[in-house]
Amino acid sequence: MKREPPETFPQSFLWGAATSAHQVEGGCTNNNWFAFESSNDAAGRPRIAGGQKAGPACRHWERFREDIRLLREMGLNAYRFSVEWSKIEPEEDVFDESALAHYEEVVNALLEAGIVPMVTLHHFTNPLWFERRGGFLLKNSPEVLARFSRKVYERLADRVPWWCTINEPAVYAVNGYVTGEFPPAEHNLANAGIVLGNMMRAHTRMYEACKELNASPQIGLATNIFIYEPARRLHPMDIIAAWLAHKNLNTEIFRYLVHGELDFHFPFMVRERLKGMQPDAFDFVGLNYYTRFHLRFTLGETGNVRQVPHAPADRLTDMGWEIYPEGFDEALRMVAAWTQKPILVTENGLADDSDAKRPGFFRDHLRVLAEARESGVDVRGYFCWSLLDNFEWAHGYSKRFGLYHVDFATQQRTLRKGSEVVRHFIRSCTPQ
Ligand code: IFM
Repeated sequence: MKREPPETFPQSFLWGAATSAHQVEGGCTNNNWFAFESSNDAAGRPRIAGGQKAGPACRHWERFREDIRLLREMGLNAYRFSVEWSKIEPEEDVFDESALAHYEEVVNALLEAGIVPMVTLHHFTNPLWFERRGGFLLKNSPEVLARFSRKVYERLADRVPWWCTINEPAVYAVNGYVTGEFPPAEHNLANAGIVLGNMMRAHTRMYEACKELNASPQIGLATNIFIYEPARRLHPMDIIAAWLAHKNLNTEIFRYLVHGELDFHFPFMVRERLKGMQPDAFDFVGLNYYTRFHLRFTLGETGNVRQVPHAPADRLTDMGWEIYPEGFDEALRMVAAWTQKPILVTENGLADDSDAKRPGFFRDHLRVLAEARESGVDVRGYFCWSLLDNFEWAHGYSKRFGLYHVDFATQQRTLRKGSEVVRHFIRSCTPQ
C-alpha cells in the first residue's frame, strides 16, 4: 500500500530555499562579477542581457530579517545562503570584521526564527585580487580558499550545522572557460580542466581545514547534475558529445569525491588528471537539479557542440530549460549509486515569470522526491531555488526564479501563487 506523505518525511527533514550573495545582497563591488558586468565582449556587446548590473539586487544585506520572515511564511525550516568572499576578504589575507559580524547576525536571526542555516562558502564570485592573479588557474588556489574558509567557519561553525564548500564547480569551469558566459569569459577547454581540478582540490582543502577546527558540522559540495542526451538519437557524434559531457561534468565530480581521482578528458583535445587525493572528504552530497540538455554536434561551429531545445514550449521554462522531473529521479539515483552518504537537494526550481508552470513543476519534482525517499534514497533536505527573484548572472534580472516575486523598483516581495504548492506539500507531509 502506498504510504501517505506524513510518514515519508520526518520532522528533521530540511525544507528550505536558497540564495547566493551576489544575486541578492547588493553592494558587491569588489568581485569578478562586478567587473564583468561593466565590460563588453569582443563585439562590443554588454556581457549581461540588457547591459544590466547586479547593483543593489534584492537589498538582502539590509533586508535579511524581512526575508527570514518570508521563509517562515512559506513554512520552510532551512535557509541556504552564501557568504560574499570579496566582502569578508577584500584584500588578500585582510579580513573585514564587520562583514563577518554581519553574517553572524544573519545566522543568529535565522536561529531565533527556528530556521536551520546552511552556508555556502564559494558561490561563483571571487574577490578582484584573487581573480586578477588567475583565480582557480592558480596552483595554490586551494590553500587560498582554505584560509578564507577557516575564517568564516571559525566564526560560525558552532551555530551552522550544514556547509557547502563550493557551488557547482563544473558550471563555473564550463561557463567561465568554455562558453564565456561567466568571467573571465575564456574559450579554452584546457583551462576549464585546470580550473575544475583546482576547484575539486580546493573543496578537499576547505573540508580538511574546517574539520580540523570543528568536526561536528556536516560539510559537502553542491554539484549540479544536468542530464545530457544526444539531440539526434542515433547520430554517433551527438551520442559521443552527450556521453563526454556526462562523463566529464557529472561523473568525474563523484569519482573525485568518492575515490580522490579525476580524469577530465576530451580525446584529442584535453586531458587533466588528478590522482591520489583524499577520498571521501565529504559528509553529504548537495545536489542541484534543473533540467536535461540535448546536445548536437556541428562541424566547424564554434565549440562544435550546441545545446538545442528539444521540448514543446509548454515544457520549457523562461531559461529555455526543459521541465524534466524524470531527470530529477535519475540524478538522485545517480548520486545514491556513488555514495551511501546523505543527499541534500541544495537547489531545484524554475524561471517562470508567468507563474503558470510553477505549480506543475514543483508538484512533479516533489513527487519524485517523495518516491525516491520511499524507495530508500537517503535524501535529508530539499531547497527551492530561489527564495526571491534575483540577479540571474548573464541573464540579469529577466529570469525570475523566486518563490517570491520581487519588484526591484520598490523592493516589494510578493508570494507567487504557484509557490503555494510547495507550502501546501510541506504542511501536508510534516508530522504535526
Ligand atoms: O542562479 C543559479 C545559481 O546561482 C546556481 N545554480 C543555478 C541557478 C539557476 O541558474
